[in-house]
Amino acid sequence: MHFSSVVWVPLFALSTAAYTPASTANTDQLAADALSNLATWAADGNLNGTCTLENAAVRKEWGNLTETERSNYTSSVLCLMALPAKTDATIVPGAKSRYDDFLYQHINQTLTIHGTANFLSWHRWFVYTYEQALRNECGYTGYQPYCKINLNPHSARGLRHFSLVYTMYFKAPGNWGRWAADPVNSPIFDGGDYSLSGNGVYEAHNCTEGLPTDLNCIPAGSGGGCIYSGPFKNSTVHLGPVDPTLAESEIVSNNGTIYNPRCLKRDVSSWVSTRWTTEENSTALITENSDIDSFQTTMQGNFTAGTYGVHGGGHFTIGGDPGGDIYTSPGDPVFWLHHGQIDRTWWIWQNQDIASRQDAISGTITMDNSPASRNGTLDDTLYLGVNADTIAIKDVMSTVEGPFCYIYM
Ligand SMILES: *[C@@H]1O[C@H](CO)[C@@H](O)[C@H](O)[C@H]1NC(C)=O
Ligand SMILES: *[C@@H]1O[C@H](CO)[C@@H](O)[C@H](O)[C@H]1NC(C)=O
Ligand SMILES: *[C@@H]1O[C@H](CO)[C@@H](O)[C@H](O)[C@H]1NC(C)=O
Ligand SMILES: *[C@@H]1O[C@H](CO)[C@@H](O)[C@H](O)[C@H]1NC(C)=O
Ligand SMILES: *[C@@H]1O[C@H](CO)[C@@H](O)[C@H](O)[C@H]1NC(C)=O
Ligand SMILES: *[C@@H]1O[C@H](CO)[C@@H](O)[C@H](O)[C@H]1NC(C)=O
Ligand SMILES: *[C@@H]1O[C@H](CO)[C@@H](O)[C@H](O)[C@H]1NC(C)=O
Ligand SMILES: *[C@@H]1O[C@H](CO)[C@@H](O)[C@H](O)[C@H]1NC(C)=O
Ligand SMILES: *[C@@H]1O[C@H](CO)[C@@H](O)[C@H](O)[C@H]1NC(C)=O
Ligand SMILES: *[C@@H]1O[C@H](CO)[C@@H](O)[C@H](O)[C@H]1NC(C)=O
Ligand SMILES: [Cu+2]
Repeated sequence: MHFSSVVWVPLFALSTAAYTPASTANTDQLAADALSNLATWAADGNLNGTCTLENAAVRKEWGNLTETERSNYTSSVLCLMALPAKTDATIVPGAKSRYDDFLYQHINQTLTIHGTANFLSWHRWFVYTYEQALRNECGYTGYQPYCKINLNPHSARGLRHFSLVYTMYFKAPGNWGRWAADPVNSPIFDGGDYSLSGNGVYEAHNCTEGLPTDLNCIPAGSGGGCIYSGPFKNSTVHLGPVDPTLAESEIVSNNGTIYNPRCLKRDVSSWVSTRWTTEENSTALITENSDIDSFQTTMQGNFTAGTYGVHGGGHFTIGGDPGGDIYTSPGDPVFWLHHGQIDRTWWIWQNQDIASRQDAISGTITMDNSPASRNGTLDDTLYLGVNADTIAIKDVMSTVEGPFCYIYM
């Protein structure tokens, strides 16, 4: 059973940007294969709950959202930044907003959620619960009728036409590849009202030591300073830094909990994106790594070997403070688009072979197994403090079961 055709019926004109995105035909085909496999999986009775492909939300690419939809998104993020924190101020005095509630959990758990068995699942749950906060606490709608899919005309389900709804296709320095050639002029970073704000202003700075081993000193880009354009031009970062890559960033506490208000800085890097987050890089990642261990390691990069992978590559395409700080990176709103694309890439990979890949897990419970620790399991839980209930990894492995009901295009 396969999708016989996919008919897009945009209801809103997209903004006319001068920017010509690179083709993402290969990864889009892999995503289409993923969806087709998922349809077969569902038709075979493997889905347990109320989620179906008919009612699943579709997360869409930033560049495919209308201006109205983009504004709705950035307004809701600004709202989250303005709402009071729920985190205990006696423990985390620097957490001033609901946005900080999310940021703090990432800071506090960095060493047990990266280079670990739960890297993909923890960040899936993190992105989802953030999206829920935007929707439930800040009026982000993000659900609009958009397209019709002609699904499985020859299956027992018969020919069906239906409208899908979508949330936000949280993506990063592109579907990375879409914007990798020139991220600073992409709809994400172009600095206009419908972007996620632009580059930082130029501020003299040295290369970014993205790898502890200094194997890849990222050449200083044209930013490095505060952001003075777009929706987040006046937002203030409250927590961290903990492991800053801009030499000018002062560490005020080594646990990131102290209130340290400062402007959001970026140094958007095409040097990184053209080397690490191209369409070719994503295609190779998905097609050349058939086991979860090599997939997640290739994706995250191996700092010892001097590789960034698409994960490190996306983070260092954003750069700056807090974007370049592994602990504090969610303090830059582009983080969520980047990790949306991480989640999409995992989703594509999982759904190439659902039976063997959906529940695949590998790795230990400490970053790069340092200090040495036991293997992670599907029964381990994911903790997000005040932001969400604790959930077992096994309950977030499918995006169309358990608490989730979303797919990607
Ligand atoms: C359906 O859910 C139940 C309860 O969570 C679980 O035991 C069962 O394995 C699930 N079946 C499938 C096909 O996922
Ligand atoms: C996104 O927009 C591009 C270019 O306009 C189009 O080719 C593609 O089909 C769109 N994708 C989705 C998921 O709407
Ligand atoms: C998003 O759009 C919806 C529907 O138009 C509106 O009700 C809501 O207030 C908007 N939210 C924000 C944060 O702008
Ligand atoms: C760049 O590095 C040089 C040599 O280590 C140092 O003297 C200089 O202060 C650095 N500049 C900045 C802006 O960090
Ligand atoms: C940005 O913040 C500064 C200082 O808080 C304030 O004076 C200025 O009016 C703000 N600009 C906008 C556009 O909100
Ligand atoms: C964080 O560090 C500060 C001092 O830098 C200390 O006072 C505080 O107790 C620490 N908080 C936690 C939660 O470890
Ligand atoms: C990523 O893609 C670029 C060109 O698209 C290529 O030059 C580079 O070698 C790739 N990097 C990796 C790690 O495959
Ligand atoms: C990372 O690279 C180093 C050096 O090439 C290698 O010894 C190590 O096994 C790699 N780690 C993983 C998890 O692949
Ligand atoms: C942990 O996982 C590795 C790789 O999958 C495996 O070789 C090893 O035996 C596991 N260790 C334990 C204690 O199960
Ligand atoms: C920070 O993480 C530790 C475990 O590493 C946990 O015990 C503590 O509750 C966390 N703090 C908050 C405020 O969530
Ligand atoms: Cu992270």
